[in-house]
Amino acid sequence: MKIIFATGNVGKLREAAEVLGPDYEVVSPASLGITEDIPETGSSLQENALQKARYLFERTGLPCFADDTGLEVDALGGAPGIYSARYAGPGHDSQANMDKLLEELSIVIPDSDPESRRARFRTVVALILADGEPHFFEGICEGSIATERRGSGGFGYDPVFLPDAYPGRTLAEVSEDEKNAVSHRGKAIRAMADWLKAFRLEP
Ligand code: ITT
Repeated sequence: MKIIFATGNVGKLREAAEVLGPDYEVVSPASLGITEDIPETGSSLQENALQKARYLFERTGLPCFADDTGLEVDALGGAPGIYSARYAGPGHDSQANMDKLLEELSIVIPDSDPESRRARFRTVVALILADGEPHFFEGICEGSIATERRGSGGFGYDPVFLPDAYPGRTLAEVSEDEKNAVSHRGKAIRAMADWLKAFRLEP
């Protein structure tokens, strides 16, 4: 069955295709000629994921899912959260976002105690099948924020995120398989895949 994943990120597409297995053909909006930016104006991860999935469902009528992810840092009151992609302002890249995060954290927490630097990635996936009803799945990856960047793998905030699952390494220092096994998005997409297997005979 063809299923659209609302992303232009090839790494995310590959990961979802692996998790969902051969019964599903995971395709990008671009491969169906949908190349405009899909609006993401909600005030929660759930609203944003649903907005993206709905947008595609209304245009294609095909089964589709969308994810939204935020990095929540306890000492910053849960920031950057839904603003993770544009924490340093519109048009800024991951390096600027990480600079801002380390700077903000150094103001409120002068020491390097991981307990005071607790954080988590949270992903919400919204899935819409033929009946148009939304279903939600969540995945969380717990960890802490490092005091400086380390590693060259992954993307986004990976160089400053120390997952509890791999003590002493940032997410940019583990392999892609190791990351997928414990990542917020991996967990959310596996939860969706398990639900599809358990509750849908015909996807
Ligand atoms: P697409 O809509 O093209 O999929 P996005 O950048 O808007 O990409 P997300 O909602 O997945 O996507 O993520 C929001 C931001 O959170 C993203 O720009 C990164 O800075 C960060 N982020 C998400 N997943 C991450 C991960 O696995 N590792 C590190 N940072 C991540």
